[in-house]
Parts: sequence; C-alpha cells; structure tokens
Amino acid sequence: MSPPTAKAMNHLEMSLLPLNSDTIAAISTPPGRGGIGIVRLSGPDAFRIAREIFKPKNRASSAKPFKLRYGHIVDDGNILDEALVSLMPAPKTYTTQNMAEINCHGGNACVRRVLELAIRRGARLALPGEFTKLAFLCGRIDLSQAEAVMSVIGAENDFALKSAADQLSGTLGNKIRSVKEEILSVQAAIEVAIDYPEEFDFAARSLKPKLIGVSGAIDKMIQSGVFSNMLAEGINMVIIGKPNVGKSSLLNAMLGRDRAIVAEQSGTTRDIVSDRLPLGDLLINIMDTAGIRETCDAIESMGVERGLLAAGDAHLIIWVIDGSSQMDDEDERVMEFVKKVIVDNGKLAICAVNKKDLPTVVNTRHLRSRLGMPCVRVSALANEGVDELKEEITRLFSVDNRDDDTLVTNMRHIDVLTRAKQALQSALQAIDNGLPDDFVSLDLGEAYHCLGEITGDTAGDDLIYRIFSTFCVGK
Ligand SMILES: Nc1nc2c(ncn2[C@@H]2O[C@H](COP(=O)(O)OP(=O)(O)OP(=O)(O)O)[C@@H](O)[C@H]2O)c(=O)[nH]1
Ligand SMILES: [Mg+2]
Repeated sequence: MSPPTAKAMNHLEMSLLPLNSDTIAAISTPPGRGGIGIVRLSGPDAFRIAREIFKPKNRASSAKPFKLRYGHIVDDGNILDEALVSLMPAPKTYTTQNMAEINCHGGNACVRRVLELAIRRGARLALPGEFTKLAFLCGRIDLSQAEAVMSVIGAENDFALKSAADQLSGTLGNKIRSVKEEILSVQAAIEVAIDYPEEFDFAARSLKPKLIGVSGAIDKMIQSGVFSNMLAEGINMVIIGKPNVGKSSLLNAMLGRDRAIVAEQSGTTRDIVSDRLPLGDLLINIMDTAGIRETCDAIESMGVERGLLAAGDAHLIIWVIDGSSQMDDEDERVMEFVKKVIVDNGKLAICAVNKKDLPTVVNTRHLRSRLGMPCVRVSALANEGVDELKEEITRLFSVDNRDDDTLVTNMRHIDVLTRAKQALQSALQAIDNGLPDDFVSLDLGEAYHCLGEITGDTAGDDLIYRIFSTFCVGK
C-alpha cells in the first residue's frame, strides 16, 4: 500500500491514527536559494530511510547518535549532493521519535530531490507543524509551548522574542498548571462536602479568599496581555496642554520633521495630528491635540473635546507646560485632568517642561514631587532634552520594569483567560448570592476546563487542528 499523502489527510484525520505509526518527512528550511537546506525525518523508519539514501565518507566508523556525519546523498548509486547527516534516537528528540536530519545544499531542486528520495522509501509528507504536534501529542511539551515555537519564528523584535522564548521554556504552562491546581483543590473540597454533608460542616463561602486570589492571578496575566498587545500594536501617546505651550513644536521635534503647524498665536491646532514614531523596540502612535481652554469658538471647542477624549484613551500622556512662565489656572485645570486619569484609569504620564532655552521660572523639582510623575525639561524649539524625554518614555515601557513573572502575548490565551476569569467571577457571585455549592462547583469546573485549553489537556481535536494548521511545514 502506498504511503498516505498530506493531501489525503488533514490534522483531524491524522489525530485518529495511532501515534508513531508513520515516518514523516519535510523540508525545514525556507524555499529558495540558500547555503543549506535541511530535510527532516521522524518516525520508526527514519534511520532506515536515512541510511538508504546517505552514504557516509568514512564507512568504517559507526554513526554516533546526535553527531553529524559527512557523506553523500545517493540515488541508485549516483551521487546527488554532499551532505551532513545526524541520527537522533528516541526519546530525547524534538518529536520524541527517532529523527534524522539531512543538511544538504540549499536551493529548490536539491532539497526537493532529497525529500523525494525519502518519500520513495516510505516516508509520508509531513503536515504543517506536524513535528511540533508530535512533540505535543507525545507529551514532551504542552500546547502553550507548541504555540510558542511559532511565536519564536514570527518574532519581529527583542520583546516578542523574549516573551516567546519564555513561553517556550514552559513558564506560562507552569503558571496555568498551578492556578488549575488551586481551582481543583477548592472544587474537591466543595465536592466532598456535597457528597458527605453529614461529615463535613462546610460552606463554599470559607474558600472565597482563595478564589479571589486565583481570580487576581488570572487578571494579572490578562493585564500582561494588554501590555504585550500594546507593545506589539503601538503605544498611543497623546500630547496635551494649554494653548501655545509648544505641543505641536514638541511633536515635530520628536518626529524630527515639520509635521504639525506651529504658530505664535494660541489655538493653532484643532484636529488631532498623528504619526508613527519608532523608539528603539517600541512603536509610538504620537498624537498632537488642540490646546485645552474654555473657548467660545465652536470649532476650537470641538478640537479640545477630541483632544480630551484621545487623552482619556491614551496609554501615555505627555503634558506640556511652558517653563518660562508661571503656571496659571489653565495649566492647573489640565493638571487636574491628568492627575484624574492617572489615578482613575491607571494611565502613565510625563510632564514636559518646555521652552528651557528661555529663562526658567517653573521649579521642576518641586513640580515633580507635587505631581508624582516624571518631569523632563525640554526645548522643542532648540531640540534640547528631546532625547531625554524619549529615554523616559522607553524606561516607562521597559519590560524589565514590570513585575509580571509571565507575559501573555497570544490572543487565544488572553481569550481563554478572560473566559476562565468570568467563570470564577460567576462562582464568587454564586457564593455571594447564597446559591447551593453545586453551582459554585460547576463554575469552577468551567474555569478549570478553560485553562486546560492553554496547556492543551482539555483542548479538543478541532482546536488542535486549528492551531497546528497555522504552522509552517517542516516545523
Ligand atoms: N522659545 C521657545 N519657543 C517655543 C518652544 N516651543 C514652541 N515655541 C513657540 O511657541 C509658540 C507656540 O508653539 P506651538 O508648537 O504652536 O504651540 P502649541 O502648544 O501647539 O499651540 P496650540 O496648537 O495653539 O495649542 C510658537 O511661536 C513656537 O515657536 C521652545 O521650546 N522655546
Ligand atoms: Mg499646536
């Protein structure tokens, strides 16, 4: 019987096959010209196939596991290419099966021929992500680690790489398992009390503090996801302040080009002027707004309204004041607004004390202690202090400044955590409403089940199919 092909089966059908039955093969390097191309084999016949198509130069010495051997790829006695081949015996391999890796020359024709040779000798074309899927199904890694493999490959900056590598090492999976343990212990206590009411004088209410703790831990992971997402999609930074303090000048100085109109008169900016500002690994969506003041001008007033709304939604507010003149009522009103959004909405803010090229009358140190936020002296006109302001922004968003031990970056994980948190909230609600303990237990079971979708132990075939079908072939 000819070996089944990737076309004939998908992951869902594959999951019905007994594990370890097939030997799979794929090209693991990207298509196109390249110095090296790698063909990977995994399964019971991996060594046999590799030995049939690879002839080592030094045939006298025997192959040492995990060591590269130099030789030639041969097809019916004809040399096809030079290659380095390693044989990796189960179980300490990527898939936990016997694996062979053939390093030949890159380029489409060469690697494709090597793959064809392997297929002719009984290997089946691997499906996307099938090597990693085997590692998951054979229990070497959990589902979050399997997904991290693709995150490592897709990482475009240091932050993304660091969090993906962290997840690959199993940090998220371990955290989820410990949260699940806590839920299970509460659920077990409730179940025992339900089954043996005469022996246990117990109320789910007594476990409420523990459940609140678990819910808090999940919430922290969700918040870390919001933070990671913000870093991935860009930090919304809004420049606000009373008119004429130099907001538009600061936007231009930070961007290094003449983006917004600057004029001596107050009320120049009306609409929001936005642009993208790359800052090291960070991407900032920078926005300049209309100067905040009471005004009878309907259009200016609409501009002020828009600016305040944008500031309310921002991740970071840059509040600009003119350091060459005393702060007045208009500044104080903006300050109250900034303090309110910091306290109420947990926003980050920096005060930029502008016009430092002029004699300064504002005491920055005093202001800093009064505000409890970083203050940076700048001159947008002379382009002074702008680098310090950028450094302050970078510092605020530095991953090292956060106390999260686990950063959740995957949207699917954030969705699962949100559902788990809802189930826990529902359990807490059931306790508060004095509902029977069975209700609490059901909600806890739901939360437990949700979390298992991250580690994979409660993930159904269709979810696993969906995840691995997004992988690249050969991984
Ligand atoms: N000396 C000095 N003048 C500045 C500085 N920054 C801005 N200005 C001047 O201040 C005036 C107002 O600058 P803008 O950047 O338009 O101020 P704004 O806050 O955007 O003003 P509105 O859009 O009207 O709210 C202009 O004449 C600028 O040249 C600075 O650092 N030093
Ligand atoms: Mg302006």
